[in-house]
Amino acid sequence: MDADKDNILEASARHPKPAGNFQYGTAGFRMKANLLDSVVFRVGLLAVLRSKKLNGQTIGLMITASHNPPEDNGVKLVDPMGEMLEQTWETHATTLANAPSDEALFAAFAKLSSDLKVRMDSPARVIFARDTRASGITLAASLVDALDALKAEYTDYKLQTTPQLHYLVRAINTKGTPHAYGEVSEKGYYEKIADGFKLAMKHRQTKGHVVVDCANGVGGPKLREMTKYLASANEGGIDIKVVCDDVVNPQALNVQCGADFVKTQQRAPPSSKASPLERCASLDGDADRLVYYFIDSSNTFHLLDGDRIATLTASFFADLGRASGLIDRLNMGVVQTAYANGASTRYITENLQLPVICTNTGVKHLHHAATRFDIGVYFEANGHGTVIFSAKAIKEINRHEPRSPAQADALETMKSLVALINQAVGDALSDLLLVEVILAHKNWGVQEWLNTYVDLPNRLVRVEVRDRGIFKAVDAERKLEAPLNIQKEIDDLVGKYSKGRSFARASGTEDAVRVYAEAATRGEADELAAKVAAIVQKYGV
Ligand code: G16
Repeated sequence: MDADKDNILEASARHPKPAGNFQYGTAGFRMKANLLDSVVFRVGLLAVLRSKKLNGQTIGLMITASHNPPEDNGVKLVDPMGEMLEQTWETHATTLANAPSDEALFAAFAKLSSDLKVRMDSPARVIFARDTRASGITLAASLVDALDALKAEYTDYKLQTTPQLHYLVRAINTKGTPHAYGEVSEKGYYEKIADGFKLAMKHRQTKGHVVVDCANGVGGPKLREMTKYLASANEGGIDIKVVCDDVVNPQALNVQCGADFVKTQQRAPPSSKASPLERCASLDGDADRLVYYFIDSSNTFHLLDGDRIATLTASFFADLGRASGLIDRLNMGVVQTAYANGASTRYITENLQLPVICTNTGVKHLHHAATRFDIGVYFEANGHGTVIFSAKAIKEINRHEPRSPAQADALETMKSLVALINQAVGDALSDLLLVEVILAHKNWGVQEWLNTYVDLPNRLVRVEVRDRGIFKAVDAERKLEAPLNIQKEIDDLVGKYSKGRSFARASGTEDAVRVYAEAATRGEADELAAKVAAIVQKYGV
């Protein structure tokens, strides 16, 4: 520890902590990039501790602020199976990030390693990557300083989507085991997904092309790369038209395009040249979210968001379960958050007859809840999600003997989807191909997909307040327990609207409170959202 002490103190002096209090939030630390130098350095120290604690398993570290504006950045840790950092360790990250001096940082580090019984002579392995933000390179250097100080082994995977980094972590830690996830390389990632896609598309064809807006982020070059592994539509593949892929100008990231813009604004990016019924999709800045949209023949915009992807996927797996004969052996369910449109929840429970679990915002919560099912479909309305399969599901799918050609066909599709779907985390590129496979199997276009149910009109509003920390949510974030009396005011208001539902919660990635409202008509949903936002504003001054 003495050598570590000297090294940490010396290196930490190069990364002084600015004023302010930092918190490991919904998706790690996220803030203005110029405040992040010490935070990234300290998260690097924690990554080393985490890897040592897990006997040298590889820990991932992603430098990204995903959907946030270009001047922001962030950092989050990825656990060995490609899942988000175990929650108890988020507190440790916050503790290190807030240590007021280099000495206090070392003291906190030493206390953690002793409290957590970390063997400091264990090896430490870390891999990291970043999105296209201008600040990413400098922040990666701060991280390397921490890894060098503790003599950790590391690999810099440079520019990757967040899900690619998750894939790589899982592939490294499962290499050579019966659960090997795939080849440890970016190429391995594309090959795994593309092989799954090709198998799933045997005897099927996509209808026309899909236009993909890449939010001017890392998803652009990576999606182009992935298309090299896929044949074109007339050869049984897919035609993907990549747009909004300007990564030369970092200031363009997420601006007037991307999944967050389309979802929150409920309109196409202004640059879109979509013609009626053309299939369009948008990724976010680090390509872990996906939404679809289209305009109809009367030029009306229609959003097919994460709820729509969840319902489409759940209905497809239910079909495959029935067709393969596995339905009674595997339990299936869907996980959503409070942001899920009420109509989607009703469709899943009433039409698909599947259970729904509602969790707090943040894929870490949804992912965890989805493990309760053999086939767990989880999606946030904003487009972040995936499908996970239990060990039992994989075993059943692999060993089931089909009794007819139809059963064999359904089983083969299930197997191919297990390969195609990135089970480590929600992945916009993998989800895009998943949606395309399902639409091709159902022989649907976007209109048929939309016709499955009617969304309740809804509105999402962002309210800036002095201190968002005073807004404390409970009941899967559907209610506020603080400030006192605010929930009663919201409830009284909601009661006045037909099919009204609304809630407010502090964002974990932006300095704001989010307000969601839905009601029977567009006018009422807008009005309810505005009035709840006014209540939040009143309590937030
Ligand atoms: C992150 C999380 C998502 C979450 C979103 C918004 O997404 O990974 O689970 O829905 O932030 O969270 P909040 O409402 O707390 O700001 P991303 O795509 O920005 O990484």
